[in-house]
Order: sequence, then C-alpha cells, then structure tokens
Amino acid sequence: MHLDLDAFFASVEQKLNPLLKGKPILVGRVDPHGRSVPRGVVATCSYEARRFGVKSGMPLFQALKLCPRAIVVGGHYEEYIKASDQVFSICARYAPEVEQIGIDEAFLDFSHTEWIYPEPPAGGGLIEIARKIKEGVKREVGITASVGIAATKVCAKVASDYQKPDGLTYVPAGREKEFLAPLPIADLPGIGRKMEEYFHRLGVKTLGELANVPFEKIEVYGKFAINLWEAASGVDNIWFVPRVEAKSVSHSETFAKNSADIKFILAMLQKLVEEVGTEIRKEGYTGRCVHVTARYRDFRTVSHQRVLPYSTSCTKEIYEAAEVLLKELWDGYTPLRLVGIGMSQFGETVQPSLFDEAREKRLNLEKRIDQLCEKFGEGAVVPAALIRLGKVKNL
Ligand code: TTP
Ligand code: MG
Repeated sequence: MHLDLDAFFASVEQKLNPLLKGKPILVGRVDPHGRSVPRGVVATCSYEARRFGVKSGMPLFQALKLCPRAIVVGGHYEEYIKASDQVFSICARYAPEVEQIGIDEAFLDFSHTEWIYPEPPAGGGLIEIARKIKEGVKREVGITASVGIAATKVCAKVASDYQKPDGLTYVPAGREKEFLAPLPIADLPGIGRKMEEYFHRLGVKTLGELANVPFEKIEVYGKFAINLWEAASGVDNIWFVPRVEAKSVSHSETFAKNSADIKFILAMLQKLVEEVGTEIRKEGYTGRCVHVTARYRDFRTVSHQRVLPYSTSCTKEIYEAAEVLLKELWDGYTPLRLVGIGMSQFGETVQPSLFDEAREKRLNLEKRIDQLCEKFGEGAVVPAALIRLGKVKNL
C-alpha cells in the first residue's frame, strides 16, 4: 500500500486557516510582512489552483498569471512536520511496517497479514483498512490522503496517484501490468521530461507500449532503462531502492536581485556551502562529489560537478572545489538569479591525504563552530565574507 497526502503543504495551510478552504492557494515564500516574494517558486498549490494549470515548481509570477485570484501563503514547516508525524503514526496503527519516503508519502507493508485482515467475503481486506486510515487522517489531522493498494511498490505508488485527491485505488494481485498499460509513461515515477521526450521519439507513449518493447532493444540503453521497462510491467525492481537511499545534500538560493557581482555570488556560494557542510557533519557523512548549479536571468541553468580524490565534510574543502566549479560554469558577466551547491557520493573510503593533520584541525574547528551555532543560533559565527550578505539575508 502507498499513501500520499494531497497538496500537502497547501492542505495544512487550509486547515490552519479555514478562510482558505475551497480557494486557490499557492504555498510559496512570503516576506516577514506577509507579502509574497515575487521571485519565489510554488512549493505546492491547492487543487483549486491546479485547475488553472498551476503546478509545483513553477515560478510564482507565472502561477499568478495563470490564476490571478490565487492567495499566496507562507510555509509553516513545523506544522507540516507535526501533521506528517501524526499521519504516519495513524498508519502505524494498522501496518506492521511503514516505510516513509518523504514528508508526505510512505509505503505500508501488509505482507503476511491476511489472517488479521481477511479479504472478502471473510472480511473487508485492505480496502477497509485503507478507508480507516484515510478517515483517521481526515478526522485527526484534518487533511486528505490518497491511497493505492497493490502487490508491488511501483504499482501501489502509481495507484495512489491515480484518483487524486482523496483517492483510493485497488489493483488486484496479478493485474499490475493490465492496470499500468493504458497510462502515459510520465505517470511512472522516475521518468522525467527528457526521458519522456526520448521515449516519445521512439513511438512509446504508454506504459503498455513500454512494457512491450523487446528486451534486446531496451538493454542497449543501460540499467536505468531496464528498470523502467520492468516497472512498466508492474514488477518491483532495485530502481526504487536508490531513490529512497540516494543521499545528496544540496542547498540553493534565488537572489533577491539578479547579480553579476562576483564577490556577492561567491559570498552566497560560501553561505550555501556552510549550510551543506553543517548538514553533512551533523549526519556524520563524508562525500566525494561536489556539484554547483547556476541559473542565468533567462532561467538557463548550468551545472558542473567534480569528484574529489578523497571524501570530505569540511566546508573549506567543499568551498574550494565549489569556487572552481562556479568559475568554470559562469561566463563572469551575465547576471545570475540563483546559485546552488550539493554534495553526494557519501560514505566512500577516506583516502589519506598529505595534509591530514591540517585537515583534521580544520574539521575540528568547523565542528566547534557547528556547536556554537547550535547553541547561539544560526549565524552566531560566520566567515567575514558573508557579512556582505547581511543586507540581503538575515544572517
Ligand atoms: P508532493 O507529494 O509532490 O505534492 P503534493 O502533496 O503537494 O501534491 P499531490 O496531491 O500531487 O501529492 O509533495 C509533497 C510536499 O512537498 C508538497 O506539499 C510541498 C513539498 N514540496 C516542496 O517543498 N518542493 C517541491 O519541489 C515539491 C515537488 C514538493
Ligand atoms: Mg502529496
């Protein structure tokens, strides 16, 4: 069984403020005076707004063009986390195992529970359980969830999306392929826009068509294509595993004003590296791959990555690599609207470096700064370069 909350952040906002119920709302960034930040992005939107073609990830200005009446509200993250915890504790009352995937979705494993939840005619089976979970979420958390019941994860996930919002879709065991066949390939998680276009060029539009491509033709495109091909038949495969376990920590920021000022951009990059470094040290990770993204004012987005010869969690080392990458990918004069930095390939063996002692000292220093910031608040200790951001960000 797979459960996904409907328009999650937006539904929580509507629950917190009943005046927003039934209205098109966009959850985006809001300034301290409650005014929308025009350069923000829609984190999510209520179903009333989706009718106008608004989607998550869309720039706010574009969403407001499509739906001028939409109300922009800010994020109350503590409330989302509280609601999410409540939802998954309701799931845990029924499911022996709850595998939470994100803040608003989880797989509920009901393997070997037929004796507790007998299928009809002996009992209501999993459909009845799904109804109880949905009712519990509605009554206790005040929002709606969509549920998909199927024997494989991939099918349950697609099924939970099938009748959103407030949906419940049941795919009997053995009918997975049949259920998926008429759906467009984009309904399969893992198929992005590029992949979709690529398959369309091959004349493959539905999951049934994808499943019917002969294996020899898919094989040549590699492991990822094989995984999607298997998923299109409703078979579970390892492809779900990396998505759950792939670790990458990244932070990005859209500037309040486009900028071509290298000092400002590097200071922003440094601030983001500080955030990423703090997060990975807290998790106890070390990573080898650094990637930097820059977005030009016309939304053209470029990204470079580099694998370091060793694994690190040291802000200084990440920053050094990030600075080189940024200078490689930015032309140096066209104003940028966003920079981002991320780390991945965690947990690889640490190769001894000639400068290990110096690295060790540096890392200890950064860990102490983390502790100070934890105690006295974010920004208690910041590199001097970041002071130039003072006017822009509340550091
Ligand atoms: P989703 O489950 O992708 O979306 P949703 O719950 O808003 O809508 P749906 O009914 O289609 O499931 O994401 C869950 C929450 O995660 C979403 O409410 C907001 C947040 N989110 C972001 O903050 N940024 C993003 O880019 C996306 C996609 C989601
Ligand atoms: Mg959702």
